[in-house]
Amino acid sequence: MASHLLSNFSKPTNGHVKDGKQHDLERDVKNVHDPHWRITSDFGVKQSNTDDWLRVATEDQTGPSLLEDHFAREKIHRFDHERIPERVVHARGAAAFGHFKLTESASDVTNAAVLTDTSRETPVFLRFSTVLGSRGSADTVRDVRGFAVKFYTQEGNWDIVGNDIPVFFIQDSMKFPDLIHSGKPEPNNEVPQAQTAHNNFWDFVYLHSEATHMYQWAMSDRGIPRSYRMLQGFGVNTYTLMNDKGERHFVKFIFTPELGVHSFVWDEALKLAGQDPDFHRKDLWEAIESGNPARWKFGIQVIPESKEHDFDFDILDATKIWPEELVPIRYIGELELNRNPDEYFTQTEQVAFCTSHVVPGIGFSDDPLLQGRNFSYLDTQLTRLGVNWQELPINRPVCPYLNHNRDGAMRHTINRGTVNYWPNRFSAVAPAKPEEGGYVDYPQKVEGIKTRMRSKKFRDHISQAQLFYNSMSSHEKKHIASALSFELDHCDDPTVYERISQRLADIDLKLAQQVAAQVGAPAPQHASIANHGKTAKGLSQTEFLPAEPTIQTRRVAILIADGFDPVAYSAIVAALKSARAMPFTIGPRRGAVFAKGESREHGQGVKPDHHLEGMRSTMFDSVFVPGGADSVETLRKNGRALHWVREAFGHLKAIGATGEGVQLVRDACQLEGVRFSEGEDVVSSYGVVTAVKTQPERLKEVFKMARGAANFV
Ligand code: HDE
Repeated sequence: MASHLLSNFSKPTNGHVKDGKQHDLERDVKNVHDPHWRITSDFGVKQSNTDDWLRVATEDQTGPSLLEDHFAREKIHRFDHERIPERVVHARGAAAFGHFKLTESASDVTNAAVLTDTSRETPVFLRFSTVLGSRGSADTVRDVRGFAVKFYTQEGNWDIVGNDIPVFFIQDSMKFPDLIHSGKPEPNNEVPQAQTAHNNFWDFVYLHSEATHMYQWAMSDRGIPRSYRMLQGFGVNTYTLMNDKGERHFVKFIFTPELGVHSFVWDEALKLAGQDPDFHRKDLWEAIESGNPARWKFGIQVIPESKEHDFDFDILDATKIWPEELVPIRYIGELELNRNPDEYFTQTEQVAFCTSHVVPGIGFSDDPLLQGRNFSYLDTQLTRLGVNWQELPINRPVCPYLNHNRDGAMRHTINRGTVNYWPNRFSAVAPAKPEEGGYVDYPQKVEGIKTRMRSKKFRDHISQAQLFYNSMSSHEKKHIASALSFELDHCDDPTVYERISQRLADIDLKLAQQVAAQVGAPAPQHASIANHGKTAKGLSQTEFLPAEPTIQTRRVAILIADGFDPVAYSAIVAALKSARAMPFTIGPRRGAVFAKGESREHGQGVKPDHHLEGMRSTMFDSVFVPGGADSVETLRKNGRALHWVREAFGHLKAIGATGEGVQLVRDACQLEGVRFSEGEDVVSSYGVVTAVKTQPERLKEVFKMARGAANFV
């Protein structure tokens, strides 16, 4: 057995502890920056020229290229076959490595070592994704986000293939192809890309009222997250846990981010889709590179088998949440992402998650969505990666693995020995006994008739949609109404937008009437199902603010031009850095910009990170304008600078200014129809914080208030 398989952790190298998966991957890593490398053919022959195809030529004449040039043919041939099929859903993603640490043993409900051994750190790989868009689509579209975690445990790989929304559109996996066909671009013209704003999707969800709960979530702010680091992850399906006493519990898995749950406003998300389609993947990458790991608390909701039928919803129905009031979340672990992949294709693209990957102590339930998923994930990897996909470095486990599965295209493992079947005369590679860690299926008693039927409780499709909507804050409700109005505006078939407007009445009559008025549908007059008026906790994302307001990893733009106030500028840069925010200086040009009183001949100036036209306010969480009379006068005359502040204000961002900089903010806010009273030294409303005078103690105050304001972003 290779030494890297023995333990999940080993001695530090270059100051960092390498986990078991890092060691495992090292076997296949080649460092392209190693100066000793020379280009070879795929078969190791050093090549002296990779630029010119072998041809018949003279100084004066270029003749035919020769088929004989096997180096050239190899290079072109390999290029021709670089692409593999993209995932049929969740094609666009970004991922990172990290670890999972258990903080409290769950041994009362499971004997899975990964959930009972608090001394372990389990390496993980987590891939975030959008669902509908193709691989090259934009990150910030309105969509559900995938949250797929591979735990490389010492008992084998365990995958939680989850989403950032705790419920799903459909109850039975057999409906999945219809759902996805309806959401993907329409079949005749392949329009639109990466969005549900079209007839087919809304037609489908009307005809499947079970989707009502989920589309409330997708139309809420959860559909447009600010960052992959600021969203919750849910296993969605109901799994089971088995303990040493042989008892079985139903379980749901939940991840809650340390930084809180935050979203864009819709206009921002729309603009970013064009201005920076990679916004989310860059955000994750940059946070990790700058030494800011992303962290989640890991929780479980557990229901003993004996209580399966105690609820007025079916606990195996993936269109339902388990309200926390009935089944509290027990947070028992922490997940941290702290290392970026080395290569996108061989890691983020080739990783293959399967809901069927569970380890001893964890099992499935009869959740009909989960049962179908267990078939689908394994199956789809064959199309995408081929039969030996489990041997790919990112997919193989860190613990020892061996069986009698053999051969197939691109098999890598070489099995030495004469038998490839069980039982065999050598008793070689035998099944593991339970005491050796062999997986034991729970002896579940099953009775019923063979039929294509769902149980009665699956027929309630509306009460939890109401529960979700009722639990939203007033601004979240407004955002849902706007999102629905946007989507239905993109549907040109009256059957579609009229029916959905009527369906919304079953959730909330006022919501239905608002949307109907916007999209030109007849105003619904009554609901066919009365709203029960109940609310639940954990649904509004306003509940998930960090314990302490923080601007850690937030991007703050500082606008300056020649003549800026160097004291205010340096103070804000230092303050932001000490709070682990990311300050970016934005000037009229990327060449040096000079401070008040600084000589252009002898001074060094400040080299902005970007110029005003190169970036947009959408790419930042907050904008700050330091004083300096000349600087601010230049910016006030610059339409783009005004637009920066104005747009940031419109997107509800924290805006700060000191000294003369306040005037630029006043101008911009006035254009937005908001006038701040003159003479007031510190203003803090609408998330705008200004201090006219620039004494250092004032700056501290401004900064403190800005931190508070940033919490609303
Ligand atoms: Fe998936 N889903 N799914 N899904 N899903 C895939 O598997 C499928 C569902 C989710 O980053 C595919 O490897 C069926 C729910 C994520 O690589 C495919 C059903 C949830 C990812 C597939 C569902 C998810 C996928 C396509 C209905 C949240 C991306 C590529 C029963 C809990 C994983 C692949 C990654 C990917 C099938 C429903 C999450 C085709 C049949 C519910 C995060 O196998």
